[in-house]
Amino acid sequence: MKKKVLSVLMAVSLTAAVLAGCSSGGDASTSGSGAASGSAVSSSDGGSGEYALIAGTTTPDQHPYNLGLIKMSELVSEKTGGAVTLDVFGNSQLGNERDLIEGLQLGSVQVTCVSTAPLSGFTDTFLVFDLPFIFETVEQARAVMDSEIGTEILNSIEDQGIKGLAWFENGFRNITNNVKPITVPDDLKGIKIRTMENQIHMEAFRVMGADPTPMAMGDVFTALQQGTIDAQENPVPIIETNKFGEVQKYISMTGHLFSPAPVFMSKDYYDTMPAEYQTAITEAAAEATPYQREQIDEQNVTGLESLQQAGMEVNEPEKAPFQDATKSVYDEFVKDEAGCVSPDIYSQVEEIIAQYPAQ
Ligand code: EAX
Repeated sequence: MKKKVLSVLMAVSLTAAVLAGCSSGGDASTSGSGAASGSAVSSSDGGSGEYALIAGTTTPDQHPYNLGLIKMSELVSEKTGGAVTLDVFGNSQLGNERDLIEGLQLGSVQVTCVSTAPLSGFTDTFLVFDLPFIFETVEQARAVMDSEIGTEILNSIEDQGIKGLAWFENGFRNITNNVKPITVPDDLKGIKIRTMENQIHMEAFRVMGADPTPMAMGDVFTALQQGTIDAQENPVPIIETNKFGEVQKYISMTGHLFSPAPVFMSKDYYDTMPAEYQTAITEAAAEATPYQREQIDEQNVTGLESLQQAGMEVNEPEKAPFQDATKSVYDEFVKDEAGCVSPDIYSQVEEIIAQYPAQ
C-alpha cells in the first residue's frame, strides 16, 4: 500500500510541476495532439494495485508507444490479478525524453518508452542506431533489435539504474518542412530543421547543409507554427499523431534513420518487487512488443494517407544521394572514442544486417 501511495503522489506532484512548466509553451495542447494534459490512460481501475506504476511518454495517446504500453498494462494486470498496474501519461506531461530517462533514475516515473537518440547523454552503446541509413529495411532493424547484441545494448545501462524491458519501435524517419519538397541533399541547404538531442543526427544534417536545432518534442508543434524552425524529421506515426500536417506542407520519405524505441523501467523500483511480479512485467513487455510493432506498421500506412488527405504533399526521393552525402558521418563517429559508435558493436550489427539483404 505504501509503495502505491508514494509513486502516485510523486507522479501527481511531478505532473503538477511539469504542467506549470509546460504553460510556457511546451504543454500537450500546443503540441497539436489535442489530448488533455494531466490525463493518464490505462486499463487498470486507476492504480488500485499494490504496485501502481507510472509510465511517461512524449507521444500522444493514439501513438503506438502509448498503445503498446496500454497493451503491456492489460497484460501485467492480468498476470498479477491486478496487484501490478501501469498508468500511461503521454504528450510530454511528465517531461521530455531526457527528463523521463532521468525520472527512472530519480524514481518519479517507473516506466518509459523513448527513441534511442536522447540516450546519447547517458551512454554511447545505443549510438549505432543513430548512424544514417544503417538500416535499409525494417526486417534488418528488427533482426538487430531481437539479436544477442540487441539484447546486450538494451541491458547495457542497468548500472545507471535503467532496466531494459523490450524493443518497441518508432520507425524510419522522414523529413517534413514548409519550404519545398526535399528531392536531393542540396534542397536541405539553409533549412532550419529540428532534430533530437543527438550529436550524430545533427552532424548528418549539417554535412547536407541544413541548420540542425535540437529541441524537446513538446515544443516542436509551436516552433513549426511560429516559423522559428522550417522543418522536423520523424516517422509517419509521430508526424500524424502530433498533427504536424496542420503546420507542415511537404513530407519527403527519406527514411534517413531508423528509431528503435526501448521500453525502460526504473531498476531500483523493479528490484524491490517480488520475483513473480518482476517476471510478469518482463513477460508483459515482451508479449506487447509484436502488437506495438504491428501498430507502427499500420500507422505508417494509415498515417500517410491521412496526412495526404490533410493536404500534405508527399515525395519519395532517391536514397542514394543522401546515403552518399552522409557517408562522412561514419568516418567521424565510428571509432573507439567517447561520444562515438564502438567499432565492435558496429561490426556485430553490420554482420546481422548482411544476413537480410534489401531486395
Ligand atoms: O521518441 O523526439 C522525437 O523526435 C522522437 O521521435 C519522439 O519523441 C518519439
